[in-house]
Amino acid sequence: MSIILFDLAGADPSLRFSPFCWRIRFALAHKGLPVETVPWRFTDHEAIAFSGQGRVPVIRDGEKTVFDSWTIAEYLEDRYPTPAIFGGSGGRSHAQFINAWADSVLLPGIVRFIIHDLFEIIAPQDQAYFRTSREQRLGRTLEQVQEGREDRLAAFRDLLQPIRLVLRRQPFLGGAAASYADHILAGTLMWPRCASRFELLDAADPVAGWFGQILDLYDGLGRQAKLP
Ligand SMILES: N[C@@H](CCC(=O)N[C@@H](CS)C(=O)NCC(=O)O)C(=O)O
Repeated sequence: MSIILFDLAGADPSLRFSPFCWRIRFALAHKGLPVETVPWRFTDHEAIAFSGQGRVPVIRDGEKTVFDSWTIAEYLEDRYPTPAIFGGSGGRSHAQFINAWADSVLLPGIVRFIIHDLFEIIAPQDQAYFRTSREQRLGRTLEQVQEGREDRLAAFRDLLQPIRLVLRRQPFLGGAAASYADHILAGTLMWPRCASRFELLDAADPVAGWFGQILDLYDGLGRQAKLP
């Protein structure tokens, strides 16, 4: 039986861009677990009310409901240990740092490049909620937040330097093969890839090379994702 994943979708239901949902798509693919995704919109409160909260990803695995990408990753690793996504308890602990870094540094960094593009691809029924909630959070209009992005690109790319340093020594954050640390980072980068045409990464950057390899993994799961 497939695991059901409630997955954020745009106006076009095949446009899937949630960084948190992508982390889980990659983790499920790594484990070879079949998944059925259900397109979900920000204002579809009813659809995930059974989980007792209002955010995706949410998975249903038989009778079991799990939400929050990190919690889902841990659930999958404990329930379906092989092949591992963490590579033991040390790998799990280190992946937690990557998760925290992606959530507290990368996502807030990326949002300033794509927030208005995101607004343009989400479902019309989500747009008023999205604009109000994000403008409240960011203290400016979506247009103002995204404005001048070309001038901020070099500073954002500098943030990725720790990844470059690791990739000099090994092909993946997980070492010789991809692990959940790679899924976190690649999932995070699927967000700008699937929501915007703005080129956040320089094609010559080793991070772009690594991302290209992740896009090709799991029968090209990431590569085949619909682009805006
Ligand atoms: N910490 C959560 C964050 C989940 C999250 O914020 N998901 C977004 C979609 S990318 C969401 O559902 N937002 C609902 C909203 O803003 O109302 C995780 O890792 O899964």
